Amino acid sequence: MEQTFIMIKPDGVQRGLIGEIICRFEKKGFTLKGLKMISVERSFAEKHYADLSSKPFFNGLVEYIVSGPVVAMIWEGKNVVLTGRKIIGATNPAAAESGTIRGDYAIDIGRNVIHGSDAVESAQKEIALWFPDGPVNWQSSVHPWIYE
Ligand code: DAT
Ligand code: MG
Repeated sequence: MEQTFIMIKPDGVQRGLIGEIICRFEKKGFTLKGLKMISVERSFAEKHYADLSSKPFFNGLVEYIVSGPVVAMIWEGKNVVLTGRKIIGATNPAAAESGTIRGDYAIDIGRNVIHGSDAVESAQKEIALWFPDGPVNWQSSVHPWIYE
């Protein structure tokens, strides 16, 4: 089953959006397979966003991610990477549809509340980086009520 890496950024934590964000993924029917609150080092944030290191906003992005604790999660389910991105909404909250997390709870691109992997391959890389011990091994007993 597909897995994605979701991270509630420091602004989402400070603004009390942890419960609301978890709720959206949980109610959709996805399964939580890893969860931790963590303050990351600069070098770790740089590694997570390594693909963006040449961008002019890279330093500000890293400063933002290390500015407070984040909530790191693994979510599992059919098409969870793509569907997770839909739940999150467009990178720039100004372009994010109402009903998405960024559309409902954010205004500026540099305070867009949440991260979600953009492809199955990046999800695998990000899960390995943030959860070196891997996901929690459990199966939801409501599985047959969500999948046919
Ligand atoms: P996403 O988080 O939607 O996957 P991304 O991977 O392209 O977007 O960029 C990572 C983060 O970097 C994004 O959530 C916010 C920030 N960012 C992206 N483009 C930006 C820009 N043009 N100006 C400022 N910050 C930007
Ligand atoms: Mg991205």
